[in-house]
Amino acid sequence: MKQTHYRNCNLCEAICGLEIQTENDSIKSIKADDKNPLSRGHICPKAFALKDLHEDPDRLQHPVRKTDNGWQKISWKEALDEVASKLCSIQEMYGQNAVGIYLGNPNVHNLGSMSIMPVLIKSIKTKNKFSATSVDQLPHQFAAHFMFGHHFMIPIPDIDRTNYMLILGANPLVSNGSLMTVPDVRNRLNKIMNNGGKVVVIDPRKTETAKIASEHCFIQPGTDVYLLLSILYQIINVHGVSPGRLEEFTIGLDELDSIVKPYSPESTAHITGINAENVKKIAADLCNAEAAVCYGRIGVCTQEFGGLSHWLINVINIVTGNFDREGGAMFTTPAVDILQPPSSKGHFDLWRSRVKNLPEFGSEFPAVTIADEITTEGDGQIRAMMTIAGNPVLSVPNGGKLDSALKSLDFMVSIDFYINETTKHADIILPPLHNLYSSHYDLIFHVLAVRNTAQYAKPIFKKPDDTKFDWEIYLDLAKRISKKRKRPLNKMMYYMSRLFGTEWIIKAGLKRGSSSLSFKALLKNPHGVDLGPLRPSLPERLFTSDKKIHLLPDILVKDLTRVHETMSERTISKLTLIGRRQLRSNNSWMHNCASLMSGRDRFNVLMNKEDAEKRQIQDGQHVRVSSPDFHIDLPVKISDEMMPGVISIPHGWGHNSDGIQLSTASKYPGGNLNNLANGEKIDMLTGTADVHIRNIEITLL
Ligand SMILES: Nc1nc2c(c(=O)[nH]1)N[C@H]1C(S)=C(S)[C@@H](COP(=O)(O)OP(=O)(O)OC[C@H]3O[C@@H](n4cnc5c(=O)[nH]c(N)nc54)[C@H](O)[C@@H]3O)O[C@H]1N2
Ligand SMILES: Nc1nc2c(c(=O)[nH]1)N[C@H]1C(S)=C(S)[C@@H](COP(=O)(O)OP(=O)(O)OC[C@H]3O[C@@H](n4cnc5c(=O)[nH]c(N)nc54)[C@H](O)[C@@H]3O)O[C@H]1N2
Ligand code: SF4
Ligand SMILES: [Mo]
Repeated sequence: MKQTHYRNCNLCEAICGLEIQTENDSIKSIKADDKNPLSRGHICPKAFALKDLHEDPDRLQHPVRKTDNGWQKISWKEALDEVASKLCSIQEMYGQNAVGIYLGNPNVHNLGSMSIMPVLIKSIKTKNKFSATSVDQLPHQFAAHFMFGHHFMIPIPDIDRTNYMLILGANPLVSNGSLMTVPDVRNRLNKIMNNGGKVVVIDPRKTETAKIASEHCFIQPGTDVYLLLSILYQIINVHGVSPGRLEEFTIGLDELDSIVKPYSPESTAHITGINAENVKKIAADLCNAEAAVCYGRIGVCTQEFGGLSHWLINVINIVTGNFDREGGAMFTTPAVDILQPPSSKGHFDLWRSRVKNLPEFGSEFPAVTIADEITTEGDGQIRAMMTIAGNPVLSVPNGGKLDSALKSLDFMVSIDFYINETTKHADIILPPLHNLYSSHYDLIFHVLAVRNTAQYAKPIFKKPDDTKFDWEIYLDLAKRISKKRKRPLNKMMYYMSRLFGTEWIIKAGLKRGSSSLSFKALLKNPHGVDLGPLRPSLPERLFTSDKKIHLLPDILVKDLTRVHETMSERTISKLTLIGRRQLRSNNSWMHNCASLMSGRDRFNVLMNKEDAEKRQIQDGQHVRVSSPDFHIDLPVKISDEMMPGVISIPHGWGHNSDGIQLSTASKYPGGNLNNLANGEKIDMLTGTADVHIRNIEITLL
């Protein structure tokens, strides 16, 4: 039977509306849904690859166990019983924290994982929990926690109504936006410029976004904190602080002066590489534009001063009067509001990691320390790991160390439908169905979108016999583990989900939310419902107990000491290596989707002409890129996109043939960028990985 379905794409944060034609169990076509109120007909090549994913013979459809004769199919019952029994006996023998958990990125795009996984996590009850957050957006959450009282209260640029957008460390034209769900971003940015506004990009690479922007400035990797302090210096000393109606409920406005004192634009230019005149122009534009917004993303997170940088970005938006107002940085008012109780407001440093004494954030330790916790003997050592939808061997700095650490475990289980560089270490893999089999509502990304919309989709395919959704695997394991360990099971979540799947969660969420949207209305509007542009919501939406914005939280102000103390020692390293995202790739996966792997330049190192000439390297030649820890051999592409002194290699690659059954991915092995890092470098404030690799050597092969 032929059918047409509408739903949000679950592959990245843009949540584009898709129109999917099916015939029985096969996908006939995937198109953009022109009627989706948020994406308005936008789609990218990854969406078409959902068909490849659906048809991929390498995608696991039943549990497998590793044996001396390779992977063997086992029944769900046998697999679940064994996993529960192994995890429980390891906890009984070595304590709760002997089981570690890594939660990967695709979980945030999965309704069942976002809503039902906590039942499983609570049954395991380990402090050794890690996720992609600490190689990603932790600094945004950190700043939100201390300034607005909720770690998920993240301001979103009101891109459709701004006149000036300053973008640091983001390349939305390729990433399709992050912590800014913004499908169709090219048209949205062009609209700002066509209406006489400006888009300015700060990035060590002249990215796809920088190329269409009004202006682009190269910046020395990791020095954004100095630039932001200088912009703030200029605002305070020349233009004046004008937070508008926020003045009434913002604490700390009077003390800003002393904080920025040492950072005049002249004093930081040699560190950032951005001259004082440019900094002054940026500050003036931010203050003078009718509406302006400063937005930073992962390039500003995964560095030495990620926490400070994201705090300063918020401060700049607030003091220029561009916060919680049209065209500035705003908060969403989502139909299902995951910020409200029972969700936690978040916490920081309530306990510390065993080996490196690193603080937890939201009950998680920094992912860079997983390997330490596995290999360092003693009480609380991790003896078993569970990974869910992730590939930390490729995604976390010190991948090589983690790769060998995983080999030493007593037991490992992965919930994933692929055998990848991480899950290959598992004793048992439990594969869920992919997203098109489930109902879908984007719990997270409606909350982070540049416009308030809501969309719900029923499953596209009928669930085949003897298969499981992610959330069913969680409940099956949670029940077994709770029983064996005599721990309470969240019975309400358990039975409601067993009876009603994930649908009841959306119904309950809508009832609690601030819009009057009903579940019926969602079903009646398969293209999604438009709930209008972002609207001012402060001080009501603040989660601080005094309902005030805390402009200068002590913990952040104190961390400025690190910036100041190292200011005079800042020297530019030989060569700094940064990462790169590609349109036809999705972190460490989808590399076996044939439709994405066409085209050139899958895996190379970009280098400025000046740097190449110094080393007598020519375009296309193969080189060895070495850090003190590892090396990767790959071709060079000479490109004026790169700032002199900075080179770039994409992350997420490094598929070798060793045990990997991803037929197409193995044809594009590349090398693991994260092997070049040793994982010792983090933002000491937040625990976020610093992915910049300094003092790189290049030799011609
Ligand atoms: N050097 C460097 N490293 C980085 C980054 C960088 O910029 N530079 N970026 C970082 C960022 S932002 C992130 S988010 C991380 C991402 O890194 P990870 O957290 O490791 O996530 P992915 O690589 O997306 O994980 C993909 C795995 O999830 C599985 N999967 C997909 N969908 C589902 C599903 O519905 N259910 C289940 N159970 N499994 C599923 C896939 O089969 C695949 O095995 O990488 C980080 N690493
Ligand atoms: N096609 C595709 N889309 C994706 C993904 C993908 O893998 N592929 N991943 C998704 C995920 S998980 C995420 S988190 C988002 C990320 O979304 P974005 O943050 O937009 O991602 P990037 O393209 O990595 O952009 C980061 C930029 O920071 C720059 N940069 C590096 N270091 C510095 C620095 O020190 N300072 C400054 N100012 N800039 C710096 C890099 O050159 C790069 O251009 O993308 C999502 N979308
Ligand atoms: S931009 Fe993201 S959400 Fe949109 S189609 Fe591509 S992968 Fe899907
Ligand atoms: Mo990410």
